[in-house]
Amino acid sequence: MGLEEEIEEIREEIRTTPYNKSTEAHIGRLKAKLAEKKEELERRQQSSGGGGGYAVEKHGDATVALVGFPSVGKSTLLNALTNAESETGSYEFTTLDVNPGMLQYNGANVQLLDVPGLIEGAAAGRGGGKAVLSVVRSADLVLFLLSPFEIQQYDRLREELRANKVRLDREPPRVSVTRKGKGGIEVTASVDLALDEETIKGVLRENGYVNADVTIGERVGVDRLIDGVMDNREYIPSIVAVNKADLIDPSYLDTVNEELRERDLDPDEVTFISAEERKGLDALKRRLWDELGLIRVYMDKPGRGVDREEPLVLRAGSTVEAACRKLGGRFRERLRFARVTGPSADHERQQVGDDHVLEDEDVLKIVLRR
Ligand SMILES: Nc1nc2c(ncn2[C@@H]2O[C@H](COP(=O)(O)OP(=O)(O)OP(=O)(O)O)[C@@H](O)[C@H]2O)c(=O)[nH]1
Ligand SMILES: [Mg+2]
Repeated sequence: MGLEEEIEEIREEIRTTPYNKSTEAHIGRLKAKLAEKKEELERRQQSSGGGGGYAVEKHGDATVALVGFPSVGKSTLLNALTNAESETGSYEFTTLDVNPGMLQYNGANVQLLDVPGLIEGAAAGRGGGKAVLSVVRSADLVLFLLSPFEIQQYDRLREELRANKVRLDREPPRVSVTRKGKGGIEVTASVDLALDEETIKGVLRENGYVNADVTIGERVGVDRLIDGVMDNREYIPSIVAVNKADLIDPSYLDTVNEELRERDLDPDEVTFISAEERKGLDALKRRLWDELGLIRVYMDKPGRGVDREEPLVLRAGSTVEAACRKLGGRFRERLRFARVTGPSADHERQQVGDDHVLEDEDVLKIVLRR
């Protein structure tokens, strides 16, 4: 029996087995087995060529993947937001490759990747969608672009990403597995478990563990347990923009909002834009900035004063040490102390160590050892 048939058979069994306490462990094992088989299939497909992958390098302070069906206006938006010249057309599949563009905002360089239309079966390796999805996996944020007339495409896009091991808008599961030499599988939980210990052990065994310590810190279901054990999932936040807002008739707006709510999307959290008429773009940029969680740190440079033109851009929660690392090796090695003025400081020119957590619009002076 071929791998594909095996996968289909396991799927069928999961579908037809009623879920209850007595079948839970069995279903858990099946799901774990399914996850394993799917990865094996993927490895084979990759090694048999046709993979290739996109050579889009990571540039800038952060990367946003622009995801949407053909003709929703991805290229038009990329051109409106960035310095890229992406081909646009009123026919589908204009974009056959991934187009990068750089958005300058608040002194940060945000790389935007225009990802061609995700199509039926992309995650299963057909239609070149696979390589495209691998680009999405490396992004810091997914921007879903929807047409007001096809909001339901959102479901398909999320499904495709999920099938490609992207987990949107979720923290990684609090599950950790450590292999050990003997003693079988031992489960330690800091919360009330939703699953039987046998189910958990079954999932682990199905993933090739014989002796291991498993620590669980949240009420995981089977799927999330498998995610935690497999540990090759990407956890990426996402936001939604509805393009072609210029085409929404006022009487149709309620329908759009209703379609959004049906998908647990608060219309107030969705950014309505017109890429073509360049409307709503400032709000979208602000939203991107907020979701990326970047901060600006203005460097106070010896003899040159505070540089407010080109801030050092860091992730929220970064320390003085992280700032030094981004500035270059010698800063990290020779840091004596730092002085901070601004939101994270108790007073002007506060002297801090390398573990001080910086905030947006801090002014930072690094004092080096000689
Ligand atoms: N009315 C209106 N038309 C738009 C808007 N944005 C894009 N379009 C039009 O929609 C069509 C498709 O736009 P593209 O930017 O090529 O779409 P795409 O998502 O890049 O499509 P693919 O590359 O095929 O995946 C073009 O004719 C655009 O001019 C908009 O905000 N309003
Ligand atoms: Mg395009």
